[in-house]
Amino acid sequence: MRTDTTRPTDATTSSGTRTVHGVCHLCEAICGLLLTVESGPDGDRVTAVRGNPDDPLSRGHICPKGVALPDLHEDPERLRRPMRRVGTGADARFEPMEWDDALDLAADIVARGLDAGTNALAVYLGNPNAHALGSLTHGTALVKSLKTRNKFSATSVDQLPAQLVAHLLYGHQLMIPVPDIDRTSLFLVVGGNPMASNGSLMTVPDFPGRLRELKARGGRMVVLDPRRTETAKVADEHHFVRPGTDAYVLLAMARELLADELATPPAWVQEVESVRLAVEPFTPELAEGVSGVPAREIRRLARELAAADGAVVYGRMGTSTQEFGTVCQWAIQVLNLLTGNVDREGGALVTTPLVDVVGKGLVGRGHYDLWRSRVRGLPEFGGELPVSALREEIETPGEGQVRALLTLAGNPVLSTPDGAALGRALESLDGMVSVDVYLNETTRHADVVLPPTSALERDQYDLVFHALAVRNTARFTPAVLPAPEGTMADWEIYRELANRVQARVRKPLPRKERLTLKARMALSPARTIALLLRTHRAGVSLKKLRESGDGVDLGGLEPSFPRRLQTRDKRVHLAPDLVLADLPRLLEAADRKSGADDLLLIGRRHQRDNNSWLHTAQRLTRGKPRHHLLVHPDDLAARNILDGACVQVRSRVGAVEVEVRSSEEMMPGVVSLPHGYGHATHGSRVTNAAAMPGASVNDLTDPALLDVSGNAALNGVPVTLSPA
Ligand SMILES: Nc1nc2c(c(=O)[nH]1)N[C@H]1C(S)=C(S)[C@@H](COP(=O)(O)OP(=O)(O)OC[C@H]3O[C@@H](n4cnc5c(=O)[nH]c(N)nc54)[C@H](O)[C@@H]3O)O[C@H]1N2
Ligand SMILES: Nc1nc2c(c(=O)[nH]1)N[C@H]1C(S)=C(S)[C@@H](COP(=O)(O)OP(=O)(O)OC[C@H]3O[C@@H](n4cnc5c(=O)[nH]c(N)nc54)[C@H](O)[C@@H]3O)O[C@H]1N2
Ligand code: SF4
Ligand SMILES: [Mo]
Repeated sequence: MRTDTTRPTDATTSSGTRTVHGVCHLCEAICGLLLTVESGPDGDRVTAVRGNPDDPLSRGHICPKGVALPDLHEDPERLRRPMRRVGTGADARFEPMEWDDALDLAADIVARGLDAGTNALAVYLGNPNAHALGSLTHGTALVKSLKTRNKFSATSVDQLPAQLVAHLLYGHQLMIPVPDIDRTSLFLVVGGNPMASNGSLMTVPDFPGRLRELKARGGRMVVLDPRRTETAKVADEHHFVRPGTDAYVLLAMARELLADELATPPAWVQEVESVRLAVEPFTPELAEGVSGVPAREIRRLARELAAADGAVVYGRMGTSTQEFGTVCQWAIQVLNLLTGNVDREGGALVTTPLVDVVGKGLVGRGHYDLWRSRVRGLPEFGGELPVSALREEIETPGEGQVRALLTLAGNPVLSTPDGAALGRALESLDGMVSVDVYLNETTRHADVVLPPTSALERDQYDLVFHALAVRNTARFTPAVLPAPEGTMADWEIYRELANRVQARVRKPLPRKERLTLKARMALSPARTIALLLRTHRAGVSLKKLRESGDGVDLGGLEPSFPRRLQTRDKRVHLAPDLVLADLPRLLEAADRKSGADDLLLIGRRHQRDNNSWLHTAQRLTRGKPRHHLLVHPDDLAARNILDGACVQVRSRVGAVEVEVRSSEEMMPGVVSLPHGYGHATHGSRVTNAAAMPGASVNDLTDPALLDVSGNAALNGVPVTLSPA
């Protein structure tokens, strides 16, 4: 099967070596790259990667992961042929198979799942889907055609609260104002570590450079985090905050603004009085007792936000994957709105991307609680159920029980709460199909794994991340290398699966829908983008983007409210019932939070990691080990545990053994373990990863700990420590 992916073009040849534009798909920074490609007897090879200094967004930035892209491409353990599982349990092996047979087998399993009963097929979509054009254009269409309510994704272990709040306040789940970091004068980061993550819901390549510029302008960065992170270390101020208590701090800041008439919201913001009443109980003194952030600092920060000429509060994983994620995300928007910093230069603004996924309705505005999960009655959001419910939906008998699973680019065994138990549950399925490039801890449970071509072999346009970037730019990057004969691009796999499932299933889609699906699937991702560009903003065609190579600069973020607000009345209703109804729970939790003497577990990201899947690359896993549990020296001493010792960490759901490292970076009472480790204990088939030390933090996180949105509270998990 041939791919009709674009052939690489932009060559500056000299003796078999050429420089080609590329893009890094590993994180949200979407760095533009220049790759050196050498032609040899065995075909083309990428021999060097550097940042593209002429990229209007990333300006030459690159990190060690981008440099390692060729390692991933050439990794012998990256799958190039479909694999079928033979045998079960520990004896299971995988054998390569032909594409045609593999697609038939996969379609049989999916169709049988659909036929087994209402919602008996579940789907899980992992993080890399947002980074691959073909997944967005074709993967989403496949999933939609399956019409199952048991749809899960990494969203509910990540940014679901931010999407829910955007939906409630701005009328669209992806209308998320982005910090105007290039012009702000006060940047308050709450629970994010962009020095390691390069930003999230804020596409900000070259965060270190942009921060230097911010400081050179006289601007300041303040960080609230239970760990003195890489970002905290380069901040002007850092305050420890107890995990899961940010909501008290943020609401106390809002209260301070409202109590002292410092709020200056624009006219399109309504229900300010309701917010004033709702935040009244959340005094800075209450916040101090619970969070550890001094009341006077809370008051001062609120005042500085109000006084600054362009300020923005930015909250990420730490204020999303916690017990009060939705209240936190709401409070952050409230602070930015009350200080007049939403839709203002130097504050937070929505982007004006070339392909306007929000304005043109390419992605729905979102909906909440239209249905609930079968077993626990958890609310859907935007058609997805919380992934914390996946295991019980597989294991609980009855009408609607999940009997088959399709995973697309995901590793929920390592990335979702109580992943170990989920892994065991996967063994009880009637069938499982995975589209993935590795036999990871999850896909090793599949009956068949379908691997798409590598990222260097496919065209890319960042539909999602241009829409969340700190600057309006657009870039189309053709495939760097031709796809080898006998491989399939992701979108071709999705197209084949969709068609073959429809041909097999007892109740296929209505004829009209089937034809629409077929037509949509027939267009390549590049042609889909060309069409979208034609119907969206005038002036920039795919041809122009191809010619520019580096990408085109469309300028800084611009004010556009209330015109572009997606709410029906073009107003922001600041006091949604859903959020206000969670405030009594927050108030009640205050005693529990100040009294508890358990240690609280939080996560951690490292510049050389990327969720669960870069541990295959030697270049990224060499050097100082970074899997340790970080513990404050006082907490170690109190338990008679020595630095470097192996300890048992126990939570309500499970226990892991891991080495500790004494660290003054930690807030006393808080311990930190990175996610995406624990390959060995979860049966990884990939040699380098399986040899990595470390435990899976998600053997400790608890599927019962949820935010109102249904998002997992991965941070702030109570744990105990004892010598192993
Ligand atoms: N405790 C804890 N848990 C967390 C987090 C945390 O901070 N703490 N973070 C959460 C977050 S933010 C996220 S986004 C999730 C991520 O969770 P997941 O999305 O479930 O997992 P990833 O580790 O990103 O795994 C992605 C998989 O996709 C495969 N893959 C890579 N590229 C491609 C491709 O192009 N096509 C296909 N088909 N497959 C590909 C890789 O082999 C890998 O196995 O983890 C979440 N889990
Ligand atoms: N190198 C690298 N880059 C990545 C990824 C990666 O795995 N590696 N993953 C990508 C993905 S999928 C995502 S979603 C983004 C995430 O991007 P970020 O959110 O910037 O990354 P994290 O490191 O998870 O940052 C969360 C911070 O919250 C803190 N924290 C934990 N609990 C709390 C709390 O209760 N309150 C407060 N205030 N802080 C708390 C943690 O100490 C941590 O510093 O990164 C992306 N970029
Ligand atoms: S920051 Fe690193 S991983 Fe992220 S896009 Fe840039 S090069 Fe890739
Ligand atoms: Mo994420």
